[in-house]
Amino acid sequence: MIPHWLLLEIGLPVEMVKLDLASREHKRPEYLALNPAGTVPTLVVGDQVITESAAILLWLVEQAPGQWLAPAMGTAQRAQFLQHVVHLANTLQPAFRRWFYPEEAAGAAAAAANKQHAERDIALEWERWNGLLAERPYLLGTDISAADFYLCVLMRWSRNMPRPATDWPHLARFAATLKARPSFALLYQREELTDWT
Ligand SMILES: N[C@@H](CCC(=O)N[C@@H](CS)C(=O)NCC(=O)O)C(=O)O
Repeated sequence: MIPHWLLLEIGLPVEMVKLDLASREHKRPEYLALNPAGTVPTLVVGDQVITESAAILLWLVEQAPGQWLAPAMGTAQRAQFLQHVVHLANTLQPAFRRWFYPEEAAGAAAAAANKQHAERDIALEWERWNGLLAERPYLLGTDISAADFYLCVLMRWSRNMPRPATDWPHLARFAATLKARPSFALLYQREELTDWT
């Protein structure tokens, strides 16, 4: 969803290929040849294959006309932007991996405890991001960036958790702002989604 939403924001044409995870289409040899981790998403541009959501995000911001999805290279704001994207990719998103696949790292016997730890870690993350957004409309201040879209998609992943991200008031306001963008309605239409509107 992260690359898809950014592609819609940028207005780049893209052919979407749906994979049925339930029937393990993402573990078939044709897909593993593109993405050996057997995870989604994968972006194919000509003969170039890009995997990892955060890497795709960072590549896409370079494609946005006027590069409005990220601050200019070399600026202090750019450093903040990179910090947010890397934190989302290496701390919040992996905590979700532990929540959704608790047996993966810990083994079946430790899955319940691992899930509990993941839930606690995700809640601590919401504290962190909620605190940041208490002082500004977007992560970098008054200008939206690709990091905001990334955070919003990860917030959505918590929608069925005991404490969803929207329990935190500044995060709830932030999500409402992002969801009001026309690109969100288009994204939902294209992905045939109806929940978390
Ligand atoms: N670090 C990867 C993680 C991707 C990831 O965990 N994707 C999930 C999204 S549902 C997935 O493909 N799960 C299916 C599986 O791992 O079998 C990224 O950011 O692209």
